[in-house]
Amino acid sequence: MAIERTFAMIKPDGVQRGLIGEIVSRFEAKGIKIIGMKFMNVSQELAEKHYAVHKERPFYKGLVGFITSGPVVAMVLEGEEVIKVARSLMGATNPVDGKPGEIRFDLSSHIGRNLIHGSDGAETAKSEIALWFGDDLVDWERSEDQWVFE
Ligand code: IDP
Ligand code: MG
Repeated sequence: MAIERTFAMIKPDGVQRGLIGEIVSRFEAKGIKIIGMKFMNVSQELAEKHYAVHKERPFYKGLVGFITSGPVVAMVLEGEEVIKVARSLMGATNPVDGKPGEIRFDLSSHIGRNLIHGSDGAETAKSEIALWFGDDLVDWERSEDQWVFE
């Protein structure tokens, strides 16, 4: 078993479109455990740190402007190989390249409004969890775990 943690965030388009429940329910239905969740506005400083890797890209400024344009839902997810699994549930970066069943394909239509962010690897997951949550995570026993994990 490789129980991992990852960072995910419902972007402002997902919040504005009333898709928080729909998106969270897909993680829950998969058996992923939520150990951190907050509804928050994103400061310019946090947005710039979060997307620092894209600083030189042409879409960087628009991306930071978008992510600071309204509240987001930041989450820390835990589960079996959850970094990869959460990315698979989210789907292709560009929703038109995805497949039915993926959050981005099913619910969005444009790369700049693709609803959700997810850490892309173990290092990113660690640094993004630290950036967004620090140690502010919830340690809890989930009664259904015996039915999700062997
Ligand atoms: P990811 O979100 O699937 O990890 P990244 O390449 O890390 O994709 O890009 C971060 C975000 O930047 C994407 O989710 C998308 O919203 C936005 N983005 C990426 N490429 C483009 C582009 O070519 N035009 C506009 N926005 C882009
Ligand atoms: Mg990325």
